[in-house]
Amino acid sequence: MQYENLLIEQRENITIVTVNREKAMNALNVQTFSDIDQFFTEEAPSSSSTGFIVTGAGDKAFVAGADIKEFFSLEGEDAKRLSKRGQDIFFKIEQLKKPVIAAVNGFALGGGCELAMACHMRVASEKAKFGLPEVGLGIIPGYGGTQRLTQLIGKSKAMEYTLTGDMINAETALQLGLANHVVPHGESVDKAIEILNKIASKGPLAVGMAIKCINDHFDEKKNGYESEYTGFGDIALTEDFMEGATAFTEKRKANFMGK
Ligand code: CO8
Repeated sequence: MQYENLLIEQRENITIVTVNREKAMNALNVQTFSDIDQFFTEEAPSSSSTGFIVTGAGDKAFVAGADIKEFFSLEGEDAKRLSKRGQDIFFKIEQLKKPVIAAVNGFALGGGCELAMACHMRVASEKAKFGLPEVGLGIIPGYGGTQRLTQLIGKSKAMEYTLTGDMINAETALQLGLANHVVPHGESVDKAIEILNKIASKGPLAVGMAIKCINDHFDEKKNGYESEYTGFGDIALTEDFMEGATAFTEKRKANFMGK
C-alpha cells in the first residue's frame, strides 16, 4: 500500500513506519493522520511482521505535533471531532497485539509526544526532546496526552510538564519512565530492532495477551486482574504453551507457531 506521508520499510520481520514530512518537522496534518489510521487499521493487524517501529524522517524531529497551520481552518465542532478521531487512531496502536516501539529521533512534541506515548515503548536518541507544549498555544493536549503522560510518569510530574509546557530531555525522560532507553543519536531504530527481535523469540499469543492485560489496567471499563486470569486460561490451552514447557524440559529453544 502507498501512503502520501508515511514510508513503510520492511527489515526482515519488522516493519518500520516513518512519518515523512521532514520540512514540517513531521507534523501530523490531516493526511498524515489518515495514513497512520489506514496503516494501523488495514495493514498492521494482519501483517506477518513480529513488531513495528514508528519514527520520524530526518534527524531533527520524531513528530513536532499536530500541524499548527491547519488549526486556522478549524470550525465549530471540528476540534472536538478531530481530537476524538486522533485518540481513536492512537488507541489502535496501543491495542495492537504486536509490539510497537517509538524510535524517538528528535522532537516529540504535542501530538508527536502523544503518538510516542501510544506506542508500547519508547527508545530515545540522546537528542530527543519530549513535551506537551499545547497550553502555550492556548489549547490542551487532545490525542490522549493528559492521560498517558499521567500513566507513564505520575500525576505530579505530568501536572508540572503539562502546565509549564517544558520540554523533557532524553535523560530526564529515562529517569521519569517516559523513555525505556536512551541511545546515541542515530541508533534509536537499531535499539528498537534489538528489543523487537528479543520479543519475537517469545510466544506471540502470550505477547499479545500480555499487551492486552497491561492495557486493561488503564481501562476503567475493564478489570485487569480478571483479564489476566481469563487470558491466562486461554493461553494455557494453546499449542505454544505446550511447546514452551516442552522446550524448557528438553533444554532447547522453543519453536512457537502462534497457535
Ligand atoms: N505544525 C506545523 N508546522 C510545524 C510544526 C507543527 N507542529 N512544528 C514545526 N513546524 C514547521 C515550522 O513552521 C517550520 O516551517 P517553515 O520552514 O515553513 O517556517 C519548520 O517546521 C521547521 O521548524 P522551525 O523553523 O521552528 O525549527 P526549529 O528547529 O527552530 O524548532 C521546534 C523546532 C522546537 C520543534 C519548533 O518548530 C516548534 O516549537 N514547533 C511546534 C511544536 C508544538 O507546539 N507542537 C504542538 C502542536 S499542538 C498539538 O500537537 C495538539 C495535539 C492535539 C490536537 C487536537 C485536535 C485538533
